[in-house]
Amino acid sequence: MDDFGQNISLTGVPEGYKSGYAAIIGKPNAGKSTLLNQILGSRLSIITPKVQTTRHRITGIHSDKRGQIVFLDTPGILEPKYKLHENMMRAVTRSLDDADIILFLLDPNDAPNEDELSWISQKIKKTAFLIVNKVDICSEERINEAVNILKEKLTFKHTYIISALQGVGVEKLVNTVFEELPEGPPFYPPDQLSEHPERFFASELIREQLFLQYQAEIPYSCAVNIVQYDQKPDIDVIDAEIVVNRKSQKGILIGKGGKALKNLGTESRKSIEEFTGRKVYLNMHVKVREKWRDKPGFLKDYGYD
Ligand SMILES: Nc1nc2c(ncn2[C@@H]2O[C@H](COP(=O)(O)OP(=O)(O)OP(=O)(O)O)[C@@H](O)[C@H]2O)c(=O)[nH]1
Ligand SMILES: [Mg+2]
Repeated sequence: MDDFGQNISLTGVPEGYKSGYAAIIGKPNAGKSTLLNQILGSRLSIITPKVQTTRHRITGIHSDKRGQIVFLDTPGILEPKYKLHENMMRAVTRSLDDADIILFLLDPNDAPNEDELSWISQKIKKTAFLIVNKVDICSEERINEAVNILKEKLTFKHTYIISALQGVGVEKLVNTVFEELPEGPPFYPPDQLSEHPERFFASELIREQLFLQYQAEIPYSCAVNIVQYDQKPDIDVIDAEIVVNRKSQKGILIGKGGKALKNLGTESRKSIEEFTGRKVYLNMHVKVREKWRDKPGFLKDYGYD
């Protein structure tokens, strides 16, 4: 990585220092979170092969001697089916409002349809780059086809072809984002990587395991609520509630003889320990909150307001 935060403080900003926000948007599964993590060299945003993994706007801060880019990873653009979806789309809109630059990520195997294109074209009102992702698995023909669909409806200042997974073309993209940003002081201390507290990452890493270990509607029906996060000198003690949408889902989550929940707990603990670099004791229980995805009070309680 570059000179991370060298000699730069919030007060003494060198001449020519740049700063701004870059929103990463696109359809579910396009690779937005993979791109954020690749840029930052960290597992800030959870990634799974399933669509609709990201539900929040995730902030990832890249600082080097040129300046500071605050990347905003966002939920995939979709037609809302319940209130949680509406709130997810609000996170996209808010990120677009706050952004100096929009990075529209395209998976050439899943180009937007007419409705999605018209939604996107109404929302993109500022400098936008088209980022064609997954070049490692897409043919040139498919890439050209998808790019043409996009360019018929939208105007992009630059087009990049990348593999977020393999890191191909990512450095060049970051260089151009810097070129486009205005001069200004950093928004965050240059050694800061994100703005979310540790309990947020813990809940996200548990949610990642829910997506990886359960099938069908289960991951989409769950929220993770960190009831307690107690940092003791030698261990982090975490008490997590897995909230399900219907009573019948509780049994599926727990599994025969509690085996499934035990496995979820073990893998989540390992993943949180890897992220924090500290030992973790994770206590987990399942709670039923009928139709929580449509109830503003629960959405607020679980951080989706
Ligand atoms: N082959 C390949 N796979 C990729 C690439 N980028 C992302 N993926 C895979 O695509 C899947 C989705 O990646 P995510 O980063 O979670 O996608 P996302 O856009 O954040 O998805 P949502 O949060 O659901 O909107 C994962 O299985 C990634 O490993 C890439 O450049 N090449
Ligand atoms: Mg994501």
